[in-house]
Amino acid sequence: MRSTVTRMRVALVVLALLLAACGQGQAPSTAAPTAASQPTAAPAAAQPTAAAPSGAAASGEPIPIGIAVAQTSNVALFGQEQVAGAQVAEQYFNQKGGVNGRPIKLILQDTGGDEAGAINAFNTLINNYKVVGIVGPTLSQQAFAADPIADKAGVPVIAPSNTAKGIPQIGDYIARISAPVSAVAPNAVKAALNINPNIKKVVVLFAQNDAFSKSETVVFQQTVTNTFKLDLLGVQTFQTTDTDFTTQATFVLGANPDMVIISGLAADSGNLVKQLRDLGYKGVIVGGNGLNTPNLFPVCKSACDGILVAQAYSYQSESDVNKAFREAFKAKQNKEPGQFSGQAFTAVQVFVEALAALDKQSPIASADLAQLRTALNKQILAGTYDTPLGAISFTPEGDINQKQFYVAQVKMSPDGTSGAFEFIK
Ligand code: 1QQ
Repeated sequence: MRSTVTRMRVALVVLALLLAACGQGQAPSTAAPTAASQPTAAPAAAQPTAAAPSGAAASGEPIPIGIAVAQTSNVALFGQEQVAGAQVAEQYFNQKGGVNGRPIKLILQDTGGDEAGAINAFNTLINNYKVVGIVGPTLSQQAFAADPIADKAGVPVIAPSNTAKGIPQIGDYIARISAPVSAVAPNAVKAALNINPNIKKVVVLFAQNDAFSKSETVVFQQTVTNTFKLDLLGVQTFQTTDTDFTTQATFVLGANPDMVIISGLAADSGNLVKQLRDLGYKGVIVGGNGLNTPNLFPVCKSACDGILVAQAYSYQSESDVNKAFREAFKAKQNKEPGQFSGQAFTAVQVFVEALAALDKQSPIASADLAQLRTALNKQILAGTYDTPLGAISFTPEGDINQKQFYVAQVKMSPDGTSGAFEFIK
């Protein structure tokens, strides 16, 4: 009884310190297991404010892992899916015993949709919450700004959805489980040509204020002209903040291509697709990774029907771990997991399995936090992982080695209220 009261007092003090440390900053979306009042504490010394989830096989002090993704702004169309996937991983791996018996605890920090938000979230996770590593941010555009901070601080980052060229090269502590545009994007063009071999004329559109979109369009344009020797009639640009695409749609209708290829984010690309169809475009639409979320469907509604998108994940994949993930996800979310959820699950899995491997070599509870982060980074790159994305490993620079990619086609109900990605490859 006495010790329970004492523990409660400690918890209250920790909470008060935590709130004070947060200052005017964003409140954490999840209660943090570690307190800002312990600047030198390794995760082993963290003060849990709550017991491990009931029924969890893991017990003891949770290991904090940061999740820095967009929970607000238009970028939350991706970030929501990432949070859902990561939370399934937290529950799943803790029920399986966590890190050799010790649970993990995800610390969520909302990055919003811009660079400043990502930088803020990274700093908070690194300095206040003492995370062992970070899954995030959502956009490559944000990663180029925030990742150097983690790299300098010696904190391992696993990028769950950054597909632009150059992400792993940001620094030694930056790895990704999101396959690059060069590996994924050409699959969609190939599939479009398989379905319709008469495609000759192409217009390409991309968001010029977004690093991923700029990177992806280069790959699409090379695929069109170099690989398949198609006619590139023109290239149109837009902004991720645009809502009116009359100029671009008018150009497309004037050029009369057989296929358009779009590199943008979900809200802008969805509106572009809708306005293209509304103005009478009848040809094939290939979308890049920004159109890879079911959250696109309420934007373009019935006009989303038929869009072809290459994917780095399929919920139909037969591995045991994917079956377990898919089941757990469906039980929680009442729908099939999309690519961004599958990738977020995978990023958390890599942290859990690398921590467990490290702990077997030398107990992580006795390591100092800086040493632990560095050893963990090394271990992440050294491991191989059986994930919902298939068997994966990393190049020495931290890029993903992944074997299997897919292509899906959007199938919408005629009234546009519901839809699904149907896998064609
Ligand atoms: C990137 C992307 C986006 C579409 C992720 C949501 O691939 O920014 O790299």
